[in-house]
Amino acid sequence: MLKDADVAAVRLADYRSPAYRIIHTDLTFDLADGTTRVTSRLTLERDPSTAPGTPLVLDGQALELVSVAVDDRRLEANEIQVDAESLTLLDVPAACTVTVVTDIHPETNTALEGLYKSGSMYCTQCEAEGFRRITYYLDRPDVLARFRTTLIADAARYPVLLSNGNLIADVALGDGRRQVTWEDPFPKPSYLFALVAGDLALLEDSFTTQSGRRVALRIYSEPHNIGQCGYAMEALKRAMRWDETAYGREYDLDIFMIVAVDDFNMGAMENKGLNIFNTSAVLASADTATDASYLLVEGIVGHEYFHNWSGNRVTCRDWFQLSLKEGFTVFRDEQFSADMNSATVKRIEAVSLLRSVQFAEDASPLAHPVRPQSYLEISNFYTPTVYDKGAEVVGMLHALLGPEQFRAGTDLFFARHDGSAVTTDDFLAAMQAVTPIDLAQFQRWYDQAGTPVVSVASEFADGRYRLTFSQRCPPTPGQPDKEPMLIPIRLGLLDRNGTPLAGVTIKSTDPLRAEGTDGYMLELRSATCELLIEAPAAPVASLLRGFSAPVRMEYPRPAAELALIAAHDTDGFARWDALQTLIVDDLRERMAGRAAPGAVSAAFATLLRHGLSLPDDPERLAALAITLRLPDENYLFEQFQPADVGALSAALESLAEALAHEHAEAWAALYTRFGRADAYAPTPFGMARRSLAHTALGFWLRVADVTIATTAVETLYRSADNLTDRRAALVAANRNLRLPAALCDELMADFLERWKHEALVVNHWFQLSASSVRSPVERVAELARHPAFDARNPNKLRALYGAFAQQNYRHFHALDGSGYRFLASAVVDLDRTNPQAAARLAVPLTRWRRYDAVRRSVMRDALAAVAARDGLSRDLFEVASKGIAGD
Ligand code: B3K
Ligand code: ZN
Repeated sequence: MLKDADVAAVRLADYRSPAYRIIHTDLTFDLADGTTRVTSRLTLERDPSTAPGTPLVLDGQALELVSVAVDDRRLEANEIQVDAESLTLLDVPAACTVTVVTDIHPETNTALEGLYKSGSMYCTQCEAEGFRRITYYLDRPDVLARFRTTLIADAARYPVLLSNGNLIADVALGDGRRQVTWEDPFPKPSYLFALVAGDLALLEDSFTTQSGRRVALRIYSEPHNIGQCGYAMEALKRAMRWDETAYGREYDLDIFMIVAVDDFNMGAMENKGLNIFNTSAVLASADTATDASYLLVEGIVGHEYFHNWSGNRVTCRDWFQLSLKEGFTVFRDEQFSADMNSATVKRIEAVSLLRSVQFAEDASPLAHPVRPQSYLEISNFYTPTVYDKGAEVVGMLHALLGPEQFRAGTDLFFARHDGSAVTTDDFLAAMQAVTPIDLAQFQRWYDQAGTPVVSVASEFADGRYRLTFSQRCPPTPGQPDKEPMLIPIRLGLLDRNGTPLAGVTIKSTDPLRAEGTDGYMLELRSATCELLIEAPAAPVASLLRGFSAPVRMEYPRPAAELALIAAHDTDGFARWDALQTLIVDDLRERMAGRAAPGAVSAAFATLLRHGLSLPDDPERLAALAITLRLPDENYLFEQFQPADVGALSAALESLAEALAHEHAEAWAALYTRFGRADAYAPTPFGMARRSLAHTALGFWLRVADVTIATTAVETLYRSADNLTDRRAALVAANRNLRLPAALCDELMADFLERWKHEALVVNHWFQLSASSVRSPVERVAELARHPAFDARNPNKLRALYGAFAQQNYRHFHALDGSGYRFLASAVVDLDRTNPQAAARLAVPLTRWRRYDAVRRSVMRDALAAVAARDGLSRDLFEVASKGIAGD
């Protein structure tokens, strides 16, 4: 715990290459109850550019130093210095062996960083700076060493002992303990180190790479969960094949392991050859995972596997380069999921998340560039900006260069930098090397924070259609003025019947090229750019197809144009986006007390008519299902600045009611057609069918007779053979206030009782309860005292506090500020046990700027009270203190 004065910023500008390098790291872990002894033997070399006599400073936190030796000579107290963050060896030879012995206490490590215990198993989390909680080390990503790891533990309690690489020795010690040794042939930074010890069950399979090498695949979990690992195994094999085909990347070790762990701060971790996964990101069965969880498992298994190249073989020079691996790998996992499922739906979901979460970050006091310039605590920079905007940045390169050049660029990047620690500049340089497009201006996407706004105006006169694009980017902390960005805008033109306009001449002041059969790629480079199109009649422009750049587009235009795009554009994303814009325009009218224009209802009528006659084609059904879903409040808060939470929710409710009543028969028919119960399968068709059925149900329940509606929800719940349907019934019971509270209480109680032994299902119960409009803050506080709640488990924390802050719009945003204060007090408590989790859960309070005057002030006050506390962790201190900046 730190005082404010101890918190010093780390700056990109201060980067220096390491003074010493570690060639080989030999670790021995003696795992024993209460205390684990770690012996680390490092083969070190002074960098030729380092002056002799330069002290060797090793990072370390919360360690008990037992001894330190150089070339096997134990050092005296006057030869070293130890403080809370480091061990300094005052003088070491140019090449030597340093042996450090430390004691650590995994059992009391509640921060879940370094070596800790989850239930009865030992596991590790080292990224970004957890390794320094295991032993003193050069804990930075640009120090790459070959690791050998020996684990010694009680053979009966810890029959599975794992680390990175290949198993090279396994010895029974005779005293009931066992000693195993693993060796990883690939040099790696410490953040990719991992260790697991436990009594675990195993699911085994294998994969033959494209060059014919056989790789053993192993998934470990606690024995009661092993039956839920099959889906992840299949997803892993799909991912391995996909990376070979899409990127030419083959797996490099003879064994690839995944271990499922209950207590984990995030989704999963890409440790070399030994991925560690949150159970929520790897387990899946019909009764314990929803369709969304299945997709998440596939995506995360892919993501961690893809890191083997984008992250492990080529890693980051320093943590400011985090997006080099994370942005690129998110882009790769999104491509993978798009190829395995509906590409349009995947794109819509990624953009929805970006717009509701990343745009909110960009508009908040925590806004930062994809490559930040400074941080207090790196754990706070695993953000939507680094990950999701970072993925969009890579996606823009893909859009600008086209798939072939992009692939040449990634091939070159991997070939140039294999085995080294590099920067986002190196990534861009590889792309520049394979394309004639000048990418110098593109650099600004890494360095400038904020969401650029592209304003569009159009006019038609004398056979000429003029489209004008202007860009600007709002100020963000430390960056009052921005330079124009290189923004790829994919566009197309339709005639007034919705037919693509062919054979037109377009003049543009910025570079423009034809693309595909009916589109263009505009490289918007200037502050203002003009397109002149010769056409007999005014066309309708479909802009930002596929969401080709992470910008806000402002283009006030008639509803009829949006309706035309929604109905006819050749791009599925653009069709969805046009309808979203119509919905936002409709809500604006409702909030202003004006009559809604009817364009949304007309569009829904067409969609529903087509939907009812669609064949059983998963891609089209999935796209329809997502299109018929109304946007959620988090997305809308971003569209209406500042957002009046109550008025917005009321407008959304009134639109939903109108759509329910105007299309009552169609909703009922849709539910009848797609709500039919065939045996559960997590297939694209099954998922699309359920998604459509649940959307239709939500609307239909608004108009159906209450008794009939109650029976329908109860029947769905009781007859379901899977969690997706069961949960849809519970969502309806929690959300729809026409349904009796008793129904909701009864079903929720039954759900908890029936599934109380499945932790992941219990998390759903907490999430549903905490996000329910039926749960005011007092009820959520009770949930935190529920016997099934466990404040040490990050999944439970997210299910309760995360759901309350991000989905319980009515009660989190209570005008008296009680919701905000509840969260603030919870994060202060949590900070004592798990600072990373506390800091993350506090983030919704930093979004105060986007709400109405009353809420922004009470929300900011609640956060200011956190910032004013003494003894905060560096994690929470950074979020709270930066979060209250500005007004
Ligand atoms: N690289 C890890 C994230 C580590 C977070 C550390 N606080 C998971 C991932 O993005 O794949
Ligand atoms: Zn990642």
